[in-house]
Amino acid sequence: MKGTDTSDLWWKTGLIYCVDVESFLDSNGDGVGDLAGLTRRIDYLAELGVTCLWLMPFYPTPGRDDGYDITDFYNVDPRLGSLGDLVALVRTAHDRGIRVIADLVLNHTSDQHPWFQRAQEDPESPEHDFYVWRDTEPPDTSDLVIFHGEQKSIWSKSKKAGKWYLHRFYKHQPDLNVSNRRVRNEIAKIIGFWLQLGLDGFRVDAVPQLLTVGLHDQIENDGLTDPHGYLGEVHAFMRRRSTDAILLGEVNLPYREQETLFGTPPAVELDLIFDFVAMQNLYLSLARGEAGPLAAALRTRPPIDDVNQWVTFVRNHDELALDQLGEAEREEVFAAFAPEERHRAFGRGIRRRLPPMLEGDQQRIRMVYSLMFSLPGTPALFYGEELGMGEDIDAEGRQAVRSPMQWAPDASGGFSEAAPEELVAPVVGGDFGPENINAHDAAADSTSLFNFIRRLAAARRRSVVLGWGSTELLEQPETAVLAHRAALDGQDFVAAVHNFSAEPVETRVLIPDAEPGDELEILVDVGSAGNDAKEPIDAGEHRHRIRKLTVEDDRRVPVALERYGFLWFRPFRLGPDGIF
Ligand code: TEU
Repeated sequence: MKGTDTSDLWWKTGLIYCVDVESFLDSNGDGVGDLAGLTRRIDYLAELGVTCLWLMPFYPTPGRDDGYDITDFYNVDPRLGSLGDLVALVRTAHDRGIRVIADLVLNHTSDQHPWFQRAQEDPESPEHDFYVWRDTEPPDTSDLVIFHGEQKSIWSKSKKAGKWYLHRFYKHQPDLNVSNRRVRNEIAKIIGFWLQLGLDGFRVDAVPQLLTVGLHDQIENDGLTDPHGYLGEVHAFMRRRSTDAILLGEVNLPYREQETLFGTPPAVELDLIFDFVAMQNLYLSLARGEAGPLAAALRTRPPIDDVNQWVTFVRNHDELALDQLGEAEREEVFAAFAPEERHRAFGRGIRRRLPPMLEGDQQRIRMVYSLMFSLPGTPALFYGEELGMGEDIDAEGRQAVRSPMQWAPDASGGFSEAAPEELVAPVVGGDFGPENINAHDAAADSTSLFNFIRRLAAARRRSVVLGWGSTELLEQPETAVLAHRAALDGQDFVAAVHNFSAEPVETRVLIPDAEPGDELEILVDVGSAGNDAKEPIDAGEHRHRIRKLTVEDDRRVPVALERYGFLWFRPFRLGPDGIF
C-alpha cells in the first residue's frame, strides 16, 4: 500500500467517537445538550485524536427510543438546535480534520410520523404501502421480539386501519416497507439531503432487521427479494453523490452473516461493520482471565477486502449485547460483571459501563483499551469512555449509559448551567461522579485515562498497519495471554501482547518471519498508561526501561507482563520507515 491510500480509504485508519447530542454539552442553559454545545467541544475531540464523529439521531422525535423514533427525516429536533447549527458543527469539525457521520434509521419510523398517520387513516393512500401490514390475526411471535419483557409480538393492531402492522422494535416504531419503490426513493432523497449538507456518511441502524438478512425469515413475504442487491444500490447511490462517504453497519450477527454484508467488490454494500463477535468474546475472556475466547473469535474473523473495515469497540450506547455467546458463556459474563438483575437488560445484555464492571481497576481498564486499539480495525469510542465514566444504574433501560458528559467537577458536571434537577438526565453520583471523573482534570493530568487513550490514538496514527493489516495470532504458551499482530507482510507489523490475568506472567512469543537478533521497538507498554493505577504499576522502572526487544535464536521474544499488563512492538527501523 502507499501512504496516499490512507487518505483515500480514510475509514481504514483513525478513531470514531459516538455522541448522544442531548447528553454532551448544553450551550443555552436549558438542561439539554445541543449541537452548538458539541461544536464548542470539537477541539477536545481533535485533541483526543478523533477523526470521525458519529452523531446518534438528532431528528425530530417524540423521544420514546432516544431519538431512534423519527417523525421527520429532513430536520433537526428543535431541542438540539437547527439545521444551521448542524451545518456549523459539520464545518467546524471538517476544519479540524474530523469527519461527521449520522445515524440513518431506515428500518422504521415513529408512529407519529405523518407517513404512518396517513397510512393508518387511508388504506388507499400511497403511504399505506410504506409499511408492512397483515389482515389476519398474527401467530405467536413472542420469541422474535427484540425488547424482551417490553414487547410481546412483532405485530400490533392499528385500530384505525383495522389491520396489523410489523414492528421489530417497539410498538411505536412501525417497520418501513423497503421493498416499495416509493420508500426507496425517499431513502435516496434522505441520504442525498444529508450528504448535501456536508455529512460524510452514515451509521446504518439495525441492518439485519432493515433487510431481513440473517434473521432466517422472521417474517414471511416481506417482499424484499434481493436485500444485498438493494444495499449495494444504496451504497452506489451514496458514492455517486459523495465520493468518499461511508456506510457503517450495525450488524449484530455471527461473522459468516456479517461478512455477506460487506458486499462483493466492486459492489460494496457496507464499508464498515461493528465487530460484535470480538467484543462479546473479549468480555468472556475478561470474565475468565483467559485469552482463549477472544483468540477463538479472532481466528474465525473473516478476512476482508481492502475497501472494507471492522470497527472495534468495547462499549456502545445500547445494552452491552452478549447474544452471540452461548447461554452458559453469557451467564459467566453476567456473574462476573453484572451480578445483580438491575445490571442487565432484555436477558441478553449489560447496562453498565466498563470501569464500574472492572471495579475501577485502572490497570485492567487500560489493558482493555490497549487491546481494543491494538486489534486490526478502526476503533470506536462512546462518549465518556476516554474519561472512565460510570453509568446511572437507576436510569431507565439503556439510558443508564447515556448520562450527561462529565466536563468539570461541579454539581451539573460542567455539562450545563442549569441546576442538576433540570438536566435531561441526572449526572452520575458517587465514585464515578464528576468530582472524581471529569474532562477538565483529566486533560491536565498526564497520568489520566484520557491521556493514555490519547497516546493510544497517537500510536495508531504512527502504525497504519493496525488499520490495514490482517489479524494473526502469535504462538506463545500462556493461557492468560493474547499475542497477536496486524501484518501487511512479514516486514511491516505491529504486535501486541496482553495479560488477562491478575497475576504477572512471563512468556515467549514466536515471531514467525523474524530472524534471530532482529530488534523490535516498543510502541506502547504499561509505562505509557500513567501511574495512577489502583495497584502500583512500577511506573518509574517501566518508563525508563529499554525501549527495545530482541528476537532470540528460536525466533521468540521474551515478554514479562504485570498483572493485566500489555506491550505493543514493531520491527525497529530508523530512517523514513521508522517511528518518529
Ligand atoms: O439497535 C438495534 C438493536 O436493538 C440491536 O442491539 C440488536 O437488534 C440487538 O442486539 C438484538 O440482537 C438500534 C439502536 O442502536 C438502538 O438504540 C435502537 O433502539 C434500535 O436500533 C431501534 O432503532
